[in-house]
Amino acid sequence: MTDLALIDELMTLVEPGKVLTDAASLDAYGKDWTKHFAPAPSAIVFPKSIEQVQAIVRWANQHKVALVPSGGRTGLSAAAVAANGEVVVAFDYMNQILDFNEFDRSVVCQPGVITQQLQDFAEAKGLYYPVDFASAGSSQIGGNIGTNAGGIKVIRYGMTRNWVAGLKVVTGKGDVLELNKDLIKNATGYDLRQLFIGAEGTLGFVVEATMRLDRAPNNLTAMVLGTPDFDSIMPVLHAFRARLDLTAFEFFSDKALAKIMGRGDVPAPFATDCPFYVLLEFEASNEEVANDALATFEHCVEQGWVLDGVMSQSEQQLQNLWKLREFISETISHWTPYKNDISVTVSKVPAFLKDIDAIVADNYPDFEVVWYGHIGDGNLHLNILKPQNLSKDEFFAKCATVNKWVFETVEKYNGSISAEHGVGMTKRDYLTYSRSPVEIEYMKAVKAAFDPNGIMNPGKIFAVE
Ligand code: S2G
Ligand code: ZN
Repeated sequence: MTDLALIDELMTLVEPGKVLTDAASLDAYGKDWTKHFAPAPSAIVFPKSIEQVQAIVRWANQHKVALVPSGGRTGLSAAAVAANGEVVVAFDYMNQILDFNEFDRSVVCQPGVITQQLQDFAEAKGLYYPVDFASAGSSQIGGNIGTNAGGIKVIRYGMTRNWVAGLKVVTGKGDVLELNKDLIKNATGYDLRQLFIGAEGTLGFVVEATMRLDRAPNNLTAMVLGTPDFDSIMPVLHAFRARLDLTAFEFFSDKALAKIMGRGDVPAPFATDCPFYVLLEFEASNEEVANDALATFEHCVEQGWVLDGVMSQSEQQLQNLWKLREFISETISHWTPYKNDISVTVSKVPAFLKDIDAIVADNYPDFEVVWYGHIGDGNLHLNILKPQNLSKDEFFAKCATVNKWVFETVEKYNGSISAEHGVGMTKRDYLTYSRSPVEIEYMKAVKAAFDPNGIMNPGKIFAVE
């Protein structure tokens, strides 16, 4: 724990009332959406400027105080959890959109800007910020950059990384770096901006981000299709991708749909009960595209890959179909799920799914397994729901024993043990299933260059020795 004299000194670096140490604040700001580690920070500090962030980092280096970055606290790998007396640096008061350039189609954001705030700002300018996911209403741009957030539109628009034109960061040494200067083309050595995207706050703090926007999509239209089994999903992807420029291709199982129907606030897509469902989206920019979609649907039905389906005819129906997918995460959180977020190249998905499903069926015979995710990107969310009769710790311990087989299978298919949620603390002990020991040594060397005193979010990404 950081001693009181140091906390008093910390208070002099920010505005009055911007260092909190009460139990409620320590609990609220010391965690994210994971439930694996108890939050135990020493204090929460709220900087309002780059200069204040710089002063905090210099103070932390001087006194060897560990700092944990905190944005919207929607993370799913405990990367923003302060479990060991760290000082949490929260960006809730650095939440302004500072500039917009119509010609560059760029928006300068402070790290505390909410993702949805940027999406709405873009829409008001007749443009589009295309990175979207269930927690966009509370996640912050700084955290999205720290985890290279993906979400539901990656198949067309890529990850957050694709939309960062420039960054200002405060490194773990307390230096302010202005990275890439928002340029589209800049061949002047290492692109240090890319190192900070996905670094989970282990190299320094993002203190300003220039985000790029895209043209607004035309008449987004969704289809939900019921399939008879896992194996039918990828042929459906290939059939639709051959004829349409998809903006999304998601899937979820009947168990996921049952949980959504249990809410009572989302209409069923159609009457037929199916084992699996696909949600795909495209721009129906003209009649021909919509007809291509319907023709492809008919083809998939003839091939036996699809049992039933529906296409949105209005904005409201589009939103209702997306609720079937986007509400899954929040809805199943009531069952304290054990989460895996795994990925392989799209061509390997069928074989990979078969192996993983067999492992899950053999090892979790009495657990409720919920499958969903961004299958068009090769990214699957495997969630095991906690049975009533098991405590959280007993349940997580049982699930962790199966991790070995799941991650060995990921390794066998050259996949990732964390497709989009990051490593944080929940996956740090499994990193070697996806990264070689030599790679990990290079990553540690990069961290040492930016954070020589190891004050930046220690214990995240790398296993604790
Ligand atoms: C999703 C959200 C977090 C989770 O719904 O795509 O990334 O796994 C997830 O519940
Ligand atoms: Zn996801």
